[in-house]
Amino acid sequence: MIKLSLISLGLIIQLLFCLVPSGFTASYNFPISSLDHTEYYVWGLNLVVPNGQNITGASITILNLRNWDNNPNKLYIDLVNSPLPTSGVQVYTDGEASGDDVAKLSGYVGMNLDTINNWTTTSQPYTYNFDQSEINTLKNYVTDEKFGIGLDPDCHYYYDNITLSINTAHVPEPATMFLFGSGLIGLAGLIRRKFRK
Ligand SMILES: [Ca+2]
Ligand SMILES: [Ca+2]
Ligand SMILES: [Ca+2]
Repeated sequence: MIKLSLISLGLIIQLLFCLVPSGFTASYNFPISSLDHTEYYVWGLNLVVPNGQNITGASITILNLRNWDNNPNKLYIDLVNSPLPTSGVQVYTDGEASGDDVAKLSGYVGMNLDTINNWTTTSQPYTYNFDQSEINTLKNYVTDEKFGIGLDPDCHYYYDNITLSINTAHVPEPATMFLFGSGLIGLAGLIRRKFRK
């Protein structure tokens, strides 16, 4: 009897977890096919995080990244809150000037996420996972739904795809958690009483 009740309790807990809405992954593909040394880019993006959801992770992946030759090179990757294009990608020209020109834009609010150093002509995948403080900055930038990624290539880079992925998860509301908790306590009490009989 007690075994059966514990199994039912387990099933009820599983069912309750299934009923909780899960998070989602938002994926964005950079719409420009290569990164030109003479240019730099601010990629304007939009994300609506519904009530009860929270950003839990973000990553940038570049498929088959390759530099045009094996000379020393850098690719600056920034998270940007300002200035942002109204839509799509704003292309600027730095005439091959070294350094992160995105960060030199007037009214710049943002942070450097990563700087790629001396990539070769061999195609290799690139992945950058945001750390917790970068996730917190992203959450802060996304409160008005608008944010961006800055890219300044210090050489010419080719690739098959640049993707930004953002993961969210459900945040249980305190009231729901209270009801859920009291339900479990009540259920445990019922089972205990049955066991004593
Ligand atoms: Ca450049
Ligand atoms: Ca530059
Ligand atoms: Ca913003």
